[in-house]
Amino acid sequence: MNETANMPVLDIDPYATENLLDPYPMHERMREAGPVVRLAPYPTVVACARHEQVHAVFNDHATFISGAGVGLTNFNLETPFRPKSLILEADPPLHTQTRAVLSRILSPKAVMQIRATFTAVAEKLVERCVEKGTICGIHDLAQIYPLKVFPDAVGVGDDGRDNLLVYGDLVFNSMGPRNALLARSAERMGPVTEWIMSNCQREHLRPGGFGDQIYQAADAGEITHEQAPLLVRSFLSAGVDTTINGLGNALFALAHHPEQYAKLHADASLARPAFEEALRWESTAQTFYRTAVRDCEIAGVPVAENTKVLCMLAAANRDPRKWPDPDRYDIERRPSGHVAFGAGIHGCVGQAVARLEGEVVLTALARRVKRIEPAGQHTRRLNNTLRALDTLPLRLIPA
Ligand code: EJD
Repeated sequence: MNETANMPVLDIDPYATENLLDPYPMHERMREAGPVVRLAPYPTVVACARHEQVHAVFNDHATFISGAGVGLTNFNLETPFRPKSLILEADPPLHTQTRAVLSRILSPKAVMQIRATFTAVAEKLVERCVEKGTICGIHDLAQIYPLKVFPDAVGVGDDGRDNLLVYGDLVFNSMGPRNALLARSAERMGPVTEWIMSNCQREHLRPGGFGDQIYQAADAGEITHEQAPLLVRSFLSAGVDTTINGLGNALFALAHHPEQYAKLHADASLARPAFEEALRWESTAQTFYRTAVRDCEIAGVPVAENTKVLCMLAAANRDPRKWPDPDRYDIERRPSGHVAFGAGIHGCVGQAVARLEGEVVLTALARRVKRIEPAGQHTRRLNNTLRALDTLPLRLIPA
C-alpha cells in the first residue's frame, strides 16, 4: 500500500467488472485501509467507506457540495450530460426551495392517500406470481410493480413506460466514469430523452398527480414555471430504477435466507423492517460523490478544494464499526442509521414512497407464500451506481 499526504493509495477501481459483480471484498479493503483513501485509477478522488465518515460528509453540505455533480464528473470542469437536476445536483438556497416542494408532494399525508391503491396492486400482482409458481423475481415482480404504481402516481400515461428503465440506467451509469457501461446505455437512449422531456410537460400529466402538483406549486409562485418540468424529471429519474432494484434485492435476500423468510411468513408485520434491512444489506445506490468547496479535513486528513469525495454507502452499511455481524441479513435487526437513503439535507425525499412499496409487496408475499426458493442462477445487471439484478429465478410455494 502506497501513501501520500497521510492517505493510503489503493489500486482499486470500483467500476471494474469484478467489483461491480461482487463489491464486498473491495469495501472491506477500503474500510480497513483508513477513514479516507485514494484510488490509484482516479487521482482527483478521495473515498470514504466507513459509516462515520460517510455520515459526516453527508451532514456537512456547506463543505461537501452537490452542485458540482454527485457523480465522478466535476461539473466545474466538465459539462453535465443533461441539464442539472434542481434538487439532486443543487445546493442551498436553490435546493431548499425545490426540496420544500417535492417534500410536500411526497409527504406522509400524500403517502397515506396512495396507500390503498399501492396495496391493491401489490396484492393482485403477488397473486398472479403465486399462480405462476416459478417466476423471474425481476421481470414478473420487482420491475412490474414500481413501473405501474409510481408513474400512475406521478400521472404519466401508460404508453412507453419502458423508456423509464432506459433513462434510469443512463442516469445512474452517468455518475461513474466514461466506461463501456455508460457508452452502452447512452447508445440505447435514442428517442428516450424526448419521451422523458415530453412526459414532464403539464399537458401530459394527469391533473392532481405528483407531476401536476409540481405545476400547481409553480402557479402558487413557490418555484418558476421554467423549473417545473425539470422537477418532474426528478420523479422520473429517481422513482423507478431505485425501487425496482430495492425490491429485487429484497427478494434476493429473502430467497437466500429461508430462515429469515420463515420469520416474515410467520409475522407479516415484519415486512417493513425486512425491506429496511435489505436496503442496508444490499444498498440500491452503492455510491455518491460530493465536491469539496474548500481545503478541508476528513477524519483529520487534509482534503484539497475541488476534490471529488466518493461516499461508499453500501460499504458504510456493512461497516463492522457500526453494525454487529454486518454481513448477516437479519430482518429483526432494525437498522436505524443506515445510509441507503443518504443522510442530511439531500437524504432521499421519496423514502416514504419507497418504504411503502417495499412494505406492501413484502406483506402480500408474506401472506400468500410459504417459502421462496431460488429456481436457477440469477444474473446481474451491471451499472456504475446501482446494485441491480437482471434475472432472479424464484419458486414460490403457496401458503
Ligand atoms: C437518485 C440515487 C434527479 C435525481 C434525484 C435522485 C436520484 C437520481 C436522480 C436516487 C440517485 O433529481 O434527477 S438514488
